[in-house]
Amino acid sequence: MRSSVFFYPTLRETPQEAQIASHRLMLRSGMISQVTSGIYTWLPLGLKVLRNISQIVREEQDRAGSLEVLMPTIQPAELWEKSGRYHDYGKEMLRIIDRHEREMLYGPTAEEVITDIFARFIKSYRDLPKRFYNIQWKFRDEIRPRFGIMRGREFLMKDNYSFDLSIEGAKASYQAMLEAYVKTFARMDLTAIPVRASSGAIGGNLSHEFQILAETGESEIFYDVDYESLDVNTLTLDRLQTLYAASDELHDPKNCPVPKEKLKTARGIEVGHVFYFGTKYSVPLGAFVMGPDGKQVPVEMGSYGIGISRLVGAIIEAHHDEDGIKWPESVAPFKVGLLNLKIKDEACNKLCDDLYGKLLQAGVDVLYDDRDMGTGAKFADMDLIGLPWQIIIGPRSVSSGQCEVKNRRTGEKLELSFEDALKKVV
Ligand code: 5CA
Repeated sequence: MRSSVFFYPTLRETPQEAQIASHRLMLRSGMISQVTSGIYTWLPLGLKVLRNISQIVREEQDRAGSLEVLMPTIQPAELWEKSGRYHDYGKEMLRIIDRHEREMLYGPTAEEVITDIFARFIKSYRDLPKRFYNIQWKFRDEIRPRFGIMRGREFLMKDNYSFDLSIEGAKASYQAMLEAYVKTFARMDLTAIPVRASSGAIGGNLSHEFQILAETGESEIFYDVDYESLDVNTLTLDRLQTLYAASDELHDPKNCPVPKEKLKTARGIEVGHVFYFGTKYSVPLGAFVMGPDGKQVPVEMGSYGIGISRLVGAIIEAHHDEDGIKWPESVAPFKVGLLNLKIKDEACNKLCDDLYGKLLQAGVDVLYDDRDMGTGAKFADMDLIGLPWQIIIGPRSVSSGQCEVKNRRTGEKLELSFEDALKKVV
């Protein structure tokens, strides 16, 4: 992609309304633009990241034996009257009346819709277990939307719902999801700590929140220092359960199982939340199956959310410096930024165009800064948008046959031939 064609309206100044790094950097790099309170347009650069994150989440959900569906954003009030949540949900629910005076709502979550699907199509224990997920926009009319997309009103969520015949089955689904989450977040270079949680409006009796450590996090958490060195490849749920973590509302200093020297406290951003809630929805919505003994039983359920749009902010909180974002390769909007320092120089242009062509041919997603502007501004923009690799070509490259390759993460710079530069980033 050529910068002269692309659209990323970068800002030099820090926007007044942004209080935390991720919000500032998302606005400054032209990833998002606010439409109204808590509601944003995702501009091309931001959308690429959102898609990359969605894809990682999707791959790990599929790997954990889940089936993707796409449920609507708008739901009928009727379903929520059956579960009893229509009146309980209160002002956070955006309620809509259609032209026939029917009560509708913009879904804050989808337990009712998916349980209704299950009830209509699945009748026998032989079809269990089943796990369905979707990646869809949700709406919660938050009292205080803040920190940009971190606490929005409209936000993108992955929500998965599991259906099992027994409590043991439901626990196995819960464990599979816990493990999938640890892997998902590790692929984004995040340390996520599963913290025991209360289950709030979703209800139920077993629940964990996944917290990313960041100073600007909304909750205070207490955890065993061993969490910081969890190895995903050897991680099992049993190992997880030997480790302690709790948030301020559940942490009891008198009964804390972690010795003082291993107990750490930090602030966290909640990027995921898993719940086991038994038959809370299956009974009122009629999700029963025939068991092996021929009797009808309500299915055991859980639900599992990931805040995909919030993750964009959380990743930036974990990976940035004073100059801008430092994207992990797995989610970066482009892998390489190619800087042409002198577009008025034909020889320099030719070198850049050649390398650009070769990068594309090698399947590398590259942003080629071919704009007619000062080098200082080009360097600043590239550091700001935070692509993992920069290849810098200027008039000097014409005589030396070399370019500069910079790793945005480590700051390491190398002078390499064009061939070696290509090898380095492929
Ligand atoms: N039905 C369950 C799980 S499928 C559920 O709704 N869980 S939740 O309420 O905890 O939301 C799941 C995740 O969505 C949260 O962990 C958080 O990362 C994200 N989320 C929730 N509210 C917002 C919001 N206002 N803005 C951005 N992300 C949010």
